[in-house]
Amino acid sequence: MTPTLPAARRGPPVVAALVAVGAAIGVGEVAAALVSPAASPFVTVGQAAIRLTPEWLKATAIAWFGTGDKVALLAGMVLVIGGLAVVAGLLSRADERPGLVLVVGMGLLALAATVTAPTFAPLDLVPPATATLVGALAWRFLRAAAVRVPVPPADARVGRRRFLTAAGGTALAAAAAGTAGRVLSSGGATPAGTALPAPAAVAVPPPVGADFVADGTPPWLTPVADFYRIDTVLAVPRIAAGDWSLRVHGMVDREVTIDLERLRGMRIVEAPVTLTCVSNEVGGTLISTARWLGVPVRDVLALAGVRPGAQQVASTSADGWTATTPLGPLTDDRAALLAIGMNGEPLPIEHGFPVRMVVPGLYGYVSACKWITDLEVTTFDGVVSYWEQRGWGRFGPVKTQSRIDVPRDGATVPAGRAVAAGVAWAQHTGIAAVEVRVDDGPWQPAQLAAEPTVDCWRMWRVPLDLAPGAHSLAVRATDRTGAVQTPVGTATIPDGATGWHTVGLTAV
Ligand SMILES: Nc1nc2c(c(=O)[nH]1)N[C@H]1C(S)=C(S)[C@@H](COP(=O)(O)O)O[C@H]1N2
Ligand SMILES: [Mo]
Repeated sequence: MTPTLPAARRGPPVVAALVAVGAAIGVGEVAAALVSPAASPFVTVGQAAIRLTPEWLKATAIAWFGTGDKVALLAGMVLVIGGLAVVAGLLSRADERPGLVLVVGMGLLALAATVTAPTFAPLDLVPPATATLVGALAWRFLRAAAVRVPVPPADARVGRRRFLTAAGGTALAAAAAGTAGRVLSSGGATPAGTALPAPAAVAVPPPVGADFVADGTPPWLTPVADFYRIDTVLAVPRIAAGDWSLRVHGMVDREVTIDLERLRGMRIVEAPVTLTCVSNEVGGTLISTARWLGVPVRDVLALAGVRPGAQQVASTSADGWTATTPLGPLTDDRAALLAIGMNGEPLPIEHGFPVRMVVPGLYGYVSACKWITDLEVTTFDGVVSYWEQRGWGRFGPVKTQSRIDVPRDGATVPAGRAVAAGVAWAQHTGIAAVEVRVDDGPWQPAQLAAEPTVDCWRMWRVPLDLAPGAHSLAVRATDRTGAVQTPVGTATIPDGATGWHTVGLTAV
C-alpha cells in the first residue's frame, strides 16, 4: 500500500494561483517600465482586445458603460484572470499542471498581443517573457508550499505558516513591482511648464455673445476638464517634449523629420475649432470647442513638397492608431493645425501632448490624430485607416446637427412662457438657421448667438408658449448652403448619425 499524504486543502492552491498570476502581472509592469514603457503585458492584452472587438460588441459596451468602457474592460480582465486562477488552483491539488497551463497560456496570449501590436519592437518581448517566467516559478514555489498545508485535524500550523509567509511575501513583492511599474511609466511627458509660442496673429475676435449660458447652453469654449475624450488607448502615450519628432514622407519631394523646437519656430496660428466624434448619437455630448494653437498642416506639408497624384495624408500616433485625411481640407485656407496648445495651455496628455492634428469640418476619427508622430502623403487606396478597416466611412465630413440642451428630456416645467436653448453645428459651412417645433405645431425660428467662425458650433434659444400637458420638442438646423437637417434617422456607423433631436416634457 502506498502511504497516503494528508489530503491538501482547497484554499491554499487557490491562493497560490492568484498570487502567481499577480506576480506575473506585477513583474510585467515593472519590466515594461524599465525596458519599454508601452509594453505592459496587461495593457497590451487589453489593447489587443480593443483592436479585435467586433463593431457590434463595441457598440454594446459603449451603450452599457459609455465612456467608462475602458474601465469596464480592465475590470473584466481582472475578473476573468482571477476566475481562471481560482479554477486552476482548485484543479491543482493533485497536479501542478493546471496552474502552469494558466500562467504559460497568459504568457503566450501576452506575447501574441505584443507581436501583433502596430508599434511592436523586439524589446517589447522582454516584459511578457519575464512575466511568464516569474509567474511560472512563483506558481511552482507557492504550489509546493500550498500542498504541504494539511487538512485538520493533522497539525497544520507549521505547513500553514510556511505557506502564508511564502504567499504573503510574493503578493507583497508583486504589488510593489506593479506599483513601481505604474509610477515609473507615468513619468516622461510634462505639459506643465512648457511655455507656448505666441500666435502670429489673433485669428478670430474673442467670443462675445456667442453662447446662451444663462438659458442653459454650454459655454462657447469648452473648459479643458469638460472637453469630451475619445480614443482607443488604455494607457495614454507619454512622450517627453524632447523625444518627439514628426516624420513627413510618402509622395513628397523630400522626406523631412521635424522636432518640437522646429515646429514651435514655424508660423503659429490660433483658432477656435469645434471637434465632433462620429460616434455622437443624435442629442449626444461627444462635441466640444477649444482654442487650438499650432502650425498649419499645409506649412508642414510644404516643407516636404506634396507630389502630384497624392490624394490624402495618413497620420499615425505613437500608439500606432491611424487616420486618413483628404488633402483638400488640409491644404485649403481653413485652420487645419498641428496643435500644441489648447485653450491657452500646452496640450494635455489625454488630448495628444505634445502634438495632435485638428481639422475643422471633419469628424475626429478621420483627422484629429493625437500623439501624432508620422504623416504619410499617399493615395486613397495607399493607406486604409484604423476605423475604415472596421467599417467606418473613408471621408467623414461632419453632418449638420442640432441639440436641445434645455428643457432636458423628461423635464417638468411651469406652463406658459418657457425658453428652449441648445447648440447646432455644421463646421466649416456654418449654421444659417435653427427652428424648434412643439408637438405638430409650426416650426418657430430660434434666435442665434454670434458666430465668431463657421468652424465652430452655434448656440440658439427660442421662447415658447407651453399649454399645460405633455409635449415633445424637436429641433432642426439649416446650414449656410441652405440644406435643412434631415429628419431621417441613421446610425452613427458608417459616417455619423442623422435625425432630429427630440425631447419630451410636461408643462404644469
Ligand atoms: N491617437 C489617437 N488619436 C485619436 C483617436 C485615437 O483613438 N487615437 N481618436 C480620434 C477620435 S475618434 C476623436 S473623436 C478625437 C477626440 O479627440 P479628444 O479626445 O481630444 O476629444 O480624437 C481622435 N484622435
Ligand atoms: Mo470619434
